[in-house]
Amino acid sequence: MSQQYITIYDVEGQPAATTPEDMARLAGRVFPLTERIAGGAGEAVDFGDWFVGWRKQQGIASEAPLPTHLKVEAVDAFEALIPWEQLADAAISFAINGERLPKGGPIRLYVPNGSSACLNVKSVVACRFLQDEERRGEVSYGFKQTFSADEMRNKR
Ligand SMILES: Nc1nc2c(c(=O)[nH]1)N[C@H]1C(S)=C(S)[C@@H](COP(=O)(O)O)O[C@H]1N2
Ligand SMILES: [Mo]
Repeated sequence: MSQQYITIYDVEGQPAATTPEDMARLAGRVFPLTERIAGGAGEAVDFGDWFVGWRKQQGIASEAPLPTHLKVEAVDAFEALIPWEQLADAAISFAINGERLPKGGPIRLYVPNGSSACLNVKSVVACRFLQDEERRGEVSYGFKQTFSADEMRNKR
């Protein structure tokens, strides 16, 4: 069984769990992934639409500063650090014909304006909003190398 919820960390590092359906509800507008990704399957929402809905739900003022990066983490320990500017038109794939993704779930992120196709992270289980001016514009992706003691226990 693949994990079916996603943990969202605000810029203070406070976690909250969400589901693909809740993300779609918060975003408000659902569209076919093919509108943004050639050959894409199923339904998606705009990352920015979801972010606006999430901030509203959190009671964060719409004029609050934007994060500098989104860090996404996948169930297989793949992770990507994406500069906010590269998230224009980014899409969250969350369903196919109204059902959970058969693979790559709970959600997959597509970053059509990203500097690398490697940023299209599958099986996203955590999203972290970062405020890191010193690393503004920095991109990275790959398999996480270091794990905390808690994470090691969870992996067994
Ligand atoms: N969870 C997860 N997402 C991932 C990867 C991965 O290993 N694990 N590989 C990335 C890399 S390096 C690339 S190039 C693309 C490949 O996407 P594709 O399989 O749809 O071609 O997925 C990205 N997303
Ligand atoms: Mo890649």
